[in-house]
Amino acid sequence: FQAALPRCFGLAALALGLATACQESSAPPAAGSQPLGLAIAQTGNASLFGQEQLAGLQIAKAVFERPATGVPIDFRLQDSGSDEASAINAFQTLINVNEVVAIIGPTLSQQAFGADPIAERAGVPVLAASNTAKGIPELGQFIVRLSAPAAVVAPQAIAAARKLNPQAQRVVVVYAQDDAYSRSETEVFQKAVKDAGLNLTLVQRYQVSDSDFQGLISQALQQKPDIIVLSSLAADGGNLVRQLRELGYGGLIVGGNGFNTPNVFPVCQQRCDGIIVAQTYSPNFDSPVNKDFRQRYEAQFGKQPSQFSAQIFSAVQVIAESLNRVNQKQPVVDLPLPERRKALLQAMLTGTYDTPLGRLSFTPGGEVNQEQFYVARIRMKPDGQGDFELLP
Ligand code: 1QQ
Repeated sequence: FQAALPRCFGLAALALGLATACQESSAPPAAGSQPLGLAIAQTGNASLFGQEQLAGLQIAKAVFERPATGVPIDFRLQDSGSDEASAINAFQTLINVNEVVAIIGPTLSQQAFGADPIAERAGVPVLAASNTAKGIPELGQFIVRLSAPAAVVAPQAIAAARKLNPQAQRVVVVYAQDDAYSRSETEVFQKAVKDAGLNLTLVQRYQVSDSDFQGLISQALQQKPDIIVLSSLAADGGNLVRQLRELGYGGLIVGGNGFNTPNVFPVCQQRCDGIIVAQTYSPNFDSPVNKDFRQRYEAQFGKQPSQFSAQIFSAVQVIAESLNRVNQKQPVVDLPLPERRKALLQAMLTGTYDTPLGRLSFTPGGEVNQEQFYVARIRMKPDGQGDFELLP
């Protein structure tokens, strides 16, 4: 019965050229494999991040589905859509139908605040791979995050902007008021701006679904800003950048975590050029684990992995290695599911992991300890291709 469950990777995966996903998944799971839930946005605006996550997942599947040693993983993917209701549905299916040992996801913090309490009540560990808002690990004992919070990442982009323009003084900050990540990150940016002695002249709000920013931008430009800071998701953020440049803004643009996907490039095209964005991953990170990940990714997709792909891969790695450590003490299959989930959680929280993101560990409260961050500048080429160029 298990093998008959649909485990294809869906339309988003097929659009990415991941045609092999369904063939691979139609094989029955390896003996003793543990069902791992993935709640990833395949539909709606967050699928701009979800596509990158699916790509990272493909590489994780190749490594962890049938490992030479250790516990095999049976990947259970659910579309968590782009809103809270869809994420809650995905979690309920993963918990009640697929009886997963843990869930990686959902894509957005906004969704995590709705869905994570469901897993917490069911005693199912959640590993957040892309939730950066304040308060995610605090949602419960079973909630752990691998995505470094805005509080430690975002200020680095302000520091980089000041280096690029030491004369800069006047800053306008913009954020999506109906998105939890944007609200949380803008607090961090605003504090970083003030701490740097810059002049925060205006704070502006909009809705994620907005696409016409002319009014907002004309008010912003009246402030004669040297730096504009955007806490946005990918589509709204890309549109904001495009319209800022079209309306004549020539100063620096700092983007938040929502700009960490190449899927922004088609939205603002040439006008994406120059956006400054702090990152938790660099494809150039020099370690055997990252080299292997990057090579596999490049062989499959013909481009460098992005942060969201690396975070999903690393999240699967954390679960796989934790399951292995549980399994060394006692075969996981002998543990009843509630105990298996608890043992997995304990193992996750007490391990250290050599991932493509670098060395990771977690606090007892489930917050990630990550050592290294980066700041990149988006560079657009005349042919419309773009790149994240690391700043020194
Ligand atoms: C969050 C984010 C988004 C930009 C992830 C895709 O950081 O929702 O927390």
